Amino acid sequence: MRAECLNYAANRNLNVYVRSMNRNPSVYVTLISIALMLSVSACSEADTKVSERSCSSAKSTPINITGGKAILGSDNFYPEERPRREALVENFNLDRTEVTNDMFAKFVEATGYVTDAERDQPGFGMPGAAVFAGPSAENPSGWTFVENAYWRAPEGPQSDIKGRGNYPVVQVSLRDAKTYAKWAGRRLPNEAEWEFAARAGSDTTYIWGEEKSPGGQEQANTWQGAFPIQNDVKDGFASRAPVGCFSANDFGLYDMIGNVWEWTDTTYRDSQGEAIHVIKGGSFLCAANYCARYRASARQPQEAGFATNHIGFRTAGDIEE
Ligand SMILES: [Ca+2]
Ligand SMILES: [Ca+2]
Repeated sequence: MRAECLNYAANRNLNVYVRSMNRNPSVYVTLISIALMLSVSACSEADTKVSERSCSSAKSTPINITGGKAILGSDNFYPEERPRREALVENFNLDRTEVTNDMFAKFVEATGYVTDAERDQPGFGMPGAAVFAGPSAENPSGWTFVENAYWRAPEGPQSDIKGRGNYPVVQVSLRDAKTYAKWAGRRLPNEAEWEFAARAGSDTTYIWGEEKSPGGQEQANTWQGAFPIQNDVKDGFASRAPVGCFSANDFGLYDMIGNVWEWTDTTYRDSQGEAIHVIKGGSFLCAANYCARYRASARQPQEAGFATNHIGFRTAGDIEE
């Protein structure tokens, strides 16, 4: 298992070059490509394919979770997950699903909110966001800054969310996610709450057991095959999936693992510049050969103002005692 995954490496390089190269898009994209060509030679990503899998029509209404002793972290995987430890988590509630495009649209319609990706990005001088659109000869990394990519056009102006109201919203920054949550009278979960909820009382390698694909059945929307060269789509989805297409965990929560990474309100590390926060759960881009972060203890740093097309969120709330 490699200690880095591509999306992690890409984001870190994006962050580095955004800062160091004054966000000159051409230099930035070129350098990302060079950095990732060391490990990436080719890739393909088909359009999202909705499988015949039966997706839940479950609403995102929150589920009350009784707090208690949480097992956090792991000593068996990536260094940033160490050490395995215990913590107490208070009672709280958590959305059953990732926040969807329909849910986010209601918020925008009610408030007129403008997301960070719709504003000029520092150094780029234009609105936009990071998109993993699959590598090309010109851009082997597959990651690029796309002008005017935002939540209604997650892959850029040629894309849209028509017919995808029940897909997770993406291209949202931490501020966007927190502002939505506040509007909804809620908040983002912290990392301990998120991990406790994802495990749902389990203490196995994966939240559903010891095998990633028991009986050959995929349990979450990840990437099967040699990332980023081959996407076998055994789970039915080459990109994002509607929320609730895979079995809920024992707390009744959907897509805690896979589909899109989820923002938490926990700082990853102190930073003099823009805050770096923890995201959890992995995404449709996590593959066994490159990023086995489809586990509850897995975590990744993400620049708070940086929107991408594989990060979304869900909201939490306190339970009055
Ligand atoms: Ca998939
Ligand atoms: Ca998720």
